[in-house]
Amino acid sequence: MNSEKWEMKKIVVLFSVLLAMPAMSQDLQLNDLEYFERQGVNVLVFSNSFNGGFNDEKNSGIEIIHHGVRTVQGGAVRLNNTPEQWDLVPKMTNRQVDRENGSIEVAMRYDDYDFDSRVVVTAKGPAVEIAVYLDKPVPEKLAGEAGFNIEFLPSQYWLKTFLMDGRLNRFPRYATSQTITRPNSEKPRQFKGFKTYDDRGTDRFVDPLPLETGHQLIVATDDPSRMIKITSNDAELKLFDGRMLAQNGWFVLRSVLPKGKTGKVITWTVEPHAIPNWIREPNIGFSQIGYIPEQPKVAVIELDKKDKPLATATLMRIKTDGTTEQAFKGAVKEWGPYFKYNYVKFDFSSVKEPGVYFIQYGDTKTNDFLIDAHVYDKITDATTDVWVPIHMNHMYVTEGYRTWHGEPFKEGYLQAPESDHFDLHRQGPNTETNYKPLELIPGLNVGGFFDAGDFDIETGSNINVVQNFIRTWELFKPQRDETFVSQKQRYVELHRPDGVPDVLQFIEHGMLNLVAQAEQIGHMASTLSNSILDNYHHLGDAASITDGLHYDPSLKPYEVSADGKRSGTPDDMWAFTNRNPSLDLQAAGVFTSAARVLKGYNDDLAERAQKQADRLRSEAQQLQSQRRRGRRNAQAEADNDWLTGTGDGNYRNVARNLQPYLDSIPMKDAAYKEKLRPAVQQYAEYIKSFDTQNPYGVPIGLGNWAGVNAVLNFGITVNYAHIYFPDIISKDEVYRVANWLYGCHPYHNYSFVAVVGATRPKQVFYGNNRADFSFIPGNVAPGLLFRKPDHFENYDDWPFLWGQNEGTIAGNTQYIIFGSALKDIVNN
Ligand SMILES: [Ca+2]
Ligand SMILES: [Ca+2]
Ligand SMILES: [Ca+2]
Repeated sequence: MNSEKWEMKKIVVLFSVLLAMPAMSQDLQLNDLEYFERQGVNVLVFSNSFNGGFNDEKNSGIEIIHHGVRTVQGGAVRLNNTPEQWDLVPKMTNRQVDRENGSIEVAMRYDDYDFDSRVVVTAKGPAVEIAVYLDKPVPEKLAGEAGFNIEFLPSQYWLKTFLMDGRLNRFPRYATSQTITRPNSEKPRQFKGFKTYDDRGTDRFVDPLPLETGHQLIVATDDPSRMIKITSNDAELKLFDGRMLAQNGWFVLRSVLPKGKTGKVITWTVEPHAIPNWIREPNIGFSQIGYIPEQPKVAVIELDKKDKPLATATLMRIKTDGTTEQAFKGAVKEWGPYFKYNYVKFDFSSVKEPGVYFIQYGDTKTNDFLIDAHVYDKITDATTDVWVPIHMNHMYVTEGYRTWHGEPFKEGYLQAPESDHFDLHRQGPNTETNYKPLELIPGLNVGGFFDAGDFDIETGSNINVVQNFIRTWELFKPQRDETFVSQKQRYVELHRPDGVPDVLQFIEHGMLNLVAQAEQIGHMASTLSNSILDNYHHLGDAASITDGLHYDPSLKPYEVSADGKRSGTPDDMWAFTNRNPSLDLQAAGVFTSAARVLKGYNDDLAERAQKQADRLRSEAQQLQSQRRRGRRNAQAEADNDWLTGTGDGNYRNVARNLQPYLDSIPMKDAAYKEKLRPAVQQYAEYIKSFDTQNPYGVPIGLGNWAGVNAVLNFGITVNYAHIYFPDIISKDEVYRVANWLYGCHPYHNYSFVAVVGATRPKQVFYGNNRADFSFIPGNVAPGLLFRKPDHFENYDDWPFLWGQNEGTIAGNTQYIIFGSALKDIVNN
């Protein structure tokens, strides 16, 4: 049967279903997972509350998943026209589901203002009624400021039409509406009292004016998949553009809460349009890199739960004359439901002929991909040649005609005073160094890597980076040289070889900062980070985050000293210096390995590293025994003793944490490796267990930061286990993580790596160029973010959700190990 006939049959089936359906199924129903549902529309009420690590993560409150895409969130009582990430968020104090009345009630509280409110969402036919209740009037300080808001995803609404009380308009592609300024005294307090803005001494903040106001708004009148009608008879609706204050702002619709009133103070009716009998298009997961001829090739097809699986799928070959032919037709096998969708698999492993192919399932065709022996050859090149050197701190970095950034933080780092911090760091009352608060700690502005989309040096991550490069170097000795690095000139140029393998230069660059920390501070800093919030959210050239001049409190803000070397602007970065002996121990371990690797290349640095390693280790051990810590180390020691035949640990513990034992194999004897065997056998069963847990066969994380690190760790361990124990871990297993990363995953089938070789990599990532809706080549996205209770997503048109789109220095160097090991396995 060809696909057209199938489609006809499907339409006939749909019509008969439609005729048989009671009118009620057009209404929103409160389902077992505690959200309102009709075909094409999910309305979630605080399934995800405002409790992420970074304040307003644009992931919470009342949310709408509209025809498969989460386009609306942030429904809550808020204190600003267009809340930014560090504006206050309400704490959910109660959530009650009333099945009988089909409603969900949420109580929320702002502790800072002793302000409580309740929101009740009730299904009313195809709409929900959202009502705000106050038991006490809005506090005086917030009167006229507090309101009920919901937020619309700009990338899904821009350029679409909207209608306010009959007046037509269009959502702007870029923020160009109007603003006013108001006295700072009128602005509700921001998170922990920080300020997201630099008012340049005016003592005024910027407040956007509405795009439109009225009582009925219909958004996306030109797009049935996005159309929503919002009506309020008792409150004025105001539509704002949140991007006026912050590039990651959303379109905001709000009604200000009336002053002095209690009871039901605001009522909205929200009706998301549903396309009749909408069925989500199948998402055919496959590897955008392609496949080598002999590897297993299984596409995982994600289906709407109302979609009926087809019996077969086809692999089509694109011939060199441009015509296509059927290469293989095979059965589609049911895997079953996983969260909100249903999954089937299509195995085309038997096709081994090199060529260009695409998959066809019903009417859905994938883009083309390769089957070829060389598809993995370039998987790490973009990350090592482009992403990593761009993240080298304290250097000028250039590529062709483009400068990625100038030399950042020329003024160096000050001793952090006692503080709580916006990026989850703390400095206690005692500096634990020889420096006074805000005194310059010399010599720290050298080496190191930017953390991620932000520009701080997270010491733990930087230790991981060096460790990852050392592991890559020691096992695979990559000689690739595409980067010019001059520490003397503080200059990096991409695609200019300089005779030194880049990985060695990256190890050196990481060590220059870490050793400087040990030497100058006496131990490892927890982080070198921004002192003020209004330059932490910096988007642009890293060299312009600070003014490059030493902060001098005797000068007025924005004033520069006569010699041009000091300024009164308190923008210098801080070193957070509370001592953590386990971090020092971790550093000592890496310093010892780095000394080994750097010997013969940079002997001076190797010697300094070894000296600091010895000192840090003995001091940290002493501190730890004083603090009676190190219980986890005791377990590791017991397991190690078992492996060396002296203790009574056991292989189950080892299997659970196999990687360090695999890493030790080259340093140990054959007996050690044999003793590991039962643990690796158990690990083989663990690998297989993922085939029953989810259709993709990898560990899928459900946390607030998507799980690429766990997936990469899994992939690295599988790869290493195969390298050392190919008789236990077969070569077929090493492709699991590659498939996932390069497109065989839920939501869409784009590669999570902005990478050389993939046909369809993701287009947008969260990096320091995120405001350009772009990416830094070689970046690896955290990937698939889980939203409670049953939704996975990865936006590819909206970069700003870090939990799904931000590459980190530790994660991306993990990817280099994973990719290097995979290439090694495939090519040997
Ligand atoms: Ca950071
Ligand atoms: Ca080089
Ligand atoms: Ca400065």
